[in-house]
Amino acid sequence: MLLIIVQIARVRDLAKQMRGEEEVDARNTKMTGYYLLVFLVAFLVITVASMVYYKNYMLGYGPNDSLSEHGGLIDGMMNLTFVITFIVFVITHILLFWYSYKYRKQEGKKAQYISHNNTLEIVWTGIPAIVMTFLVIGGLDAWNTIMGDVGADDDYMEIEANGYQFAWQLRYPGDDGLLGRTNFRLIEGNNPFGQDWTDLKNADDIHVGQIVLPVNKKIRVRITARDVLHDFYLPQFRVKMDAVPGLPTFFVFTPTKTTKEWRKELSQYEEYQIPSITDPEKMYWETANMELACAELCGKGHWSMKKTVTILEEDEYEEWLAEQKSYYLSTIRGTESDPNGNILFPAEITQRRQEFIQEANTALETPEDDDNTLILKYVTFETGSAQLTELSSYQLDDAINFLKKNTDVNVMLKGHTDSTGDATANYTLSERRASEVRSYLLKGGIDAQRMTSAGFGSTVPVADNGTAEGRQANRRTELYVTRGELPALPVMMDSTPSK
Ligand SMILES: [Cu+2]
Repeated sequence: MLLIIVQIARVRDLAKQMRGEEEVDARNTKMTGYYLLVFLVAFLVITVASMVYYKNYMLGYGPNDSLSEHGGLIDGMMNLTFVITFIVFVITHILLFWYSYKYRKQEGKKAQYISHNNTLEIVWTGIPAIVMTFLVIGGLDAWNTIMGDVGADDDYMEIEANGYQFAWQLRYPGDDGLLGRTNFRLIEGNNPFGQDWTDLKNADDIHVGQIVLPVNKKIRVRITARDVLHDFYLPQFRVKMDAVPGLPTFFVFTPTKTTKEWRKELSQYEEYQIPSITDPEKMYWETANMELACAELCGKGHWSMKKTVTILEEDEYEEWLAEQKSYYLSTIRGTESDPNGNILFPAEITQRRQEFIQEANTALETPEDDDNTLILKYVTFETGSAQLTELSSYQLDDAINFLKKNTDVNVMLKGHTDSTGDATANYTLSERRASEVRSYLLKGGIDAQRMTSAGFGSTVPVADNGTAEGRQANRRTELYVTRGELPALPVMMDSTPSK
């Protein structure tokens, strides 16, 4: 290119010398004017053509139509701005290039000198000012609608997205519909949100791997960050909000299409009728997913902060939700991090009751006499004594209800200890414990004739006494159930373990 330009310049110099400078200059100026007109036409045609050609890659058009209620508002604002700026763009370009041609240097014409023109000043300041005012007022109005919080009477669902280097941690409220309290000081390996487990609203909260939401439901996302600035971005839903450490933000939106409906729409577009990268057997539109991304350049792993968003019909969503497990109950409950060892949750009470009834019925139905025993897993005693722990009453009450319902059932309570300590003392302790349980049932209204109790000390272990878990399993109270006669009470046991 450089060589060509140098050559053209040399040819011009030669031409000037041959024809005379002024004539060549006039020709060149005229040609340049024509070239500018050609450029104008080509430029505008290419601009419009590329707009039409790349339409489907722009937000708000074709496959990139908004999938949320407020998204149309943003796209509408964007379009209005595009239309106005495009009109100005076309007019100014036509004037720019047409005047360059029309007022090119010509023989006998002289430029006019204008120092100032008030009318022109007013026109080209006033018109943009008026247009801008309307755009800004419209924009403010849209902003207030989009960025507003939920109303007091709104039916909505709240979830939390917590950004950290480099992923999103997601939390759902569980059955109570409320997210539990958090405190950043409580954040540790098994508590990524810093949930305060003494706040029972946390007990049913769910941690999920990907966002799944019901269609047409108002969603409020509580947006938080653990380390640096991140940005909660759902491009398909026109949701975008910074996640700031120490400054919780939020975004409220309503998804309007399910993933299924969306994929069906995508199938109409050529861009999506190519083989899928994730599954070569399928087309792109069949595997396309809405996504959550981080829109703040937050560090070198920024690219990996991606999650999929799936929108389901209400009933499908309920089905999905039912499969999710409370993080607290599945991970924290009963561990050292659990401060609620002294209480039982309603769900646990129900679950234990169902479990007990099932085990008791199974034990009753077993034809072999030996299998008529079930372990009262949740009946425990204070260390070294026959004092029942407070939480034992739940299972004992279940046993009372079961015996009241099945009046033909007789029971024998069997106490067992681990092998630690003196064998005779263990035997006595096991007997006292079994008897204590029998007294509880007696107080609960069960006929004394239907119950016997016996202690076995450490003679019938069910696990290895060498480990702490084994010893814990061996310290137990068993319930022998039968519709027939109760077996004879064992005679005083030998203190040495035997088969
Ligand atoms: Cu990030």
